[in-house]
Amino acid sequence: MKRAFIVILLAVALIAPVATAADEGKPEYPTITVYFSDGTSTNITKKQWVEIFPVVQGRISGYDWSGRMKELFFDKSLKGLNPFGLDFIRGLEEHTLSEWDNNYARVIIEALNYTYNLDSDGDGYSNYEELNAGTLPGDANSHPGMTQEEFWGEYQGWIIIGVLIASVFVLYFVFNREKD
Ligand SMILES: [Ca+2]
Repeated sequence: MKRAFIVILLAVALIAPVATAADEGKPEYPTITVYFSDGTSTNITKKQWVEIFPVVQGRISGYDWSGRMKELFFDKSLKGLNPFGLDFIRGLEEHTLSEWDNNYARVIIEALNYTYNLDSDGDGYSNYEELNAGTLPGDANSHPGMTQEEFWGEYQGWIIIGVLIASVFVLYFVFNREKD
């Protein structure tokens, strides 16, 4: 039975990271239209997002978001914005196109300030607290001080898949043995 145990551990260890890596690759950020307060608008394309990210990171002191910006703003399919991303765009929309063209970094910083005191995902923690703690301000399942129950809630899908796959390995093993 010891061997079966090792097989379970191996299966979980090997399969979980592979499944997570599948959605990495080169992300295509969604193009988002911003409607400024003066009635003008602009499209934020992937190219602009890449310029926005360092400005945002420069304003956060408590956590290094540079490798996780896509989680910060977008939904999991990278097709649209999560609730924090929506509030960030609302912050941009307080401004005008000429302000954006003259000094987009300032507009980004002010939009970020606008989001700070909001709780975009409604989990009881302000966006400011979440940004500095490294939890996702647009995902109510992610927040500082996650309890064990909440951890299980977020990861149970992966755990169940891991156990199912491991069970198949174990059954295969057991049946093969009985033949000998
Ligand atoms: Ca929150």
